[in-house]
Amino acid sequence: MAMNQMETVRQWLAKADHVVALTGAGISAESGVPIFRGAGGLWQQHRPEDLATPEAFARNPRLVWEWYDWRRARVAAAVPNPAHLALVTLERSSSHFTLITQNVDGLHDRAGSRHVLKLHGDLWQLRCTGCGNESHNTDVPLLELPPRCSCGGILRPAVVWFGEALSGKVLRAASEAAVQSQVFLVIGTSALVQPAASLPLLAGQNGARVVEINRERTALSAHTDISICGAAGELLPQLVAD
Ligand code: BV8
Ligand code: ZN
Repeated sequence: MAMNQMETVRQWLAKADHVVALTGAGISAESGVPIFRGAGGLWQQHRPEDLATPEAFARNPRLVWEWYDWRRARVAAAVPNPAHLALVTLERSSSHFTLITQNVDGLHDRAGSRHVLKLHGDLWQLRCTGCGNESHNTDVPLLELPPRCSCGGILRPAVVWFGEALSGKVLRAASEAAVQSQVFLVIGTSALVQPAASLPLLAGQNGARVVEINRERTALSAHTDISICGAAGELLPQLVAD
């Protein structure tokens, strides 16, 4: 059956003027970057409220930085997989294409995607909690934990933690793309985290065909036009092949 579904989605993509893809940790799974939830998920060893919150960072910046330093090393050792590369192909072949990601690993950029809306920030950006200065830092491992700014302030990862607001500018751009889209692909996300998980619903309410690609059913599956069960690294290249 997956073949009919795949053929249908290929036709939708061929006819669409504006295509949007929303990705989650699952698109980086085949690059060896652990996902957040489910078997072997990142949160398995740690609980989100323990580490990915401003309170946790205020309480124990070193512990939070040990986790991020470990993740940066994991991501630095990873390479973009065929799913990331398929979205680069899609960006080049669609008249309008918007890539929205919940991931902070930077693998879409390394794959060659030109415009990436990063809803939850970027592991490789640091922000000073003192003077607010942002810097790009790819040291693996970091020279000191927690890293410090020249002003003496402690640097934090420039990511959006639970309880923190997303960038209004990025969220508006993502919502606008969802409203304008004819096809909205949702790839490798458990669709649990808000407000990201509302974007496919917004797209569907505005007439888009919502297509899910995931290894398993999710909270979103019942709200999609087509939900294809399988690995993104296998399915996406088939969707975008000439
Ligand atoms: C905010 C950055 C308010 C950090 C992340 C109760 C109800 C509703 C909402 C809430 C609630 N209580 C609290 C909230 C709000 C909260 C939230 O949504 N909580 C959830 C958990 C209930 N949201 C927030 O706090 C957001 N902010 O609401 O602010 C506000 C407003 C104004 C002013 C002040 C405050 C901020 C959310 C952002 C949190 N930051 N990341 C970091 O990464 O270190 S979220 C984190 O989860 C990652 O970004 C990750 O991407 C994201 C979502 O997880 P997924 O990507 O979906 O990954 P997951 O492992 O869950 O799933 C992987 C999927 O892939 C699975 O389905 C699997 O089957 C599939 N898969 C695996 N392998 C493959 C595959 N699929 C295909 N192929 C494969 N090979
Ligand atoms: Zn500073």
